[in-house]
Amino acid sequence: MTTSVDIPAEPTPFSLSADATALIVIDMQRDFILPGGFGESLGNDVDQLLRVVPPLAALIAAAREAGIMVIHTREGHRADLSDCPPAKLNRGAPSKRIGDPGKYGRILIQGEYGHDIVDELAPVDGEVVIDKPGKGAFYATELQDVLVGAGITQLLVTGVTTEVCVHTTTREANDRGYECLVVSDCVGSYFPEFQRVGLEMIKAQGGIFGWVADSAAVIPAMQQLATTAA
Ligand code: C5J
Repeated sequence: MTTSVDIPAEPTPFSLSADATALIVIDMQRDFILPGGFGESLGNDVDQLLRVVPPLAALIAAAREAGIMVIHTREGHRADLSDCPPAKLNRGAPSKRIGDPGKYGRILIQGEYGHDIVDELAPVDGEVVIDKPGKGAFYATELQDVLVGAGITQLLVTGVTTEVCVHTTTREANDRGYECLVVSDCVGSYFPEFQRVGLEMIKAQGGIFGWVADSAAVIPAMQQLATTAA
């Protein structure tokens, strides 16, 4: 029985194993992605992130079919902002800050409509959702315990934004010993240049902290695992 399949990735092939892999979907939240949300209020072009949704929906569907664990994260804070350091709250001079009323409820506050994941990528019953106060998904969360408990050693990393939460989480994971493949068309940045360079940085120097492949390379490998398992 095939238990692993090679993905043609850069800088080298990535051996995908259904049992040891989790697909992590970072911060695909309305506040970052939808027109009128927090991201757009900071002057960002949300179309750059919206384009991630269709390929990521297809990738998540293939992962579920292959029995690959799917984990979602959401960046946000408690209603009283006690877990939001002043340095984060007061950064820059945005027209709106975390906790202010926004188009989709209080910005990046747990339980608000804007804090939750876009409908197209909503978690299904049984999938883990990690609420994180920082950029990295390991900082001040239960993620490490979840991964160790499930025997996960590899992560397929997706979501937004490429140079912020995707990079921070991938770097945190790499330092903890996880092999990380970042799926290039399933991560997004408001800035095309950061998207390009952000992906380059991951796979540079022989894969300094990960691998990169697009969903057209990853999905067939997942399908092969699904067929073999059936
Ligand atoms: C940001 C994130 N960009 N999810 N958050 O503040 O990347």
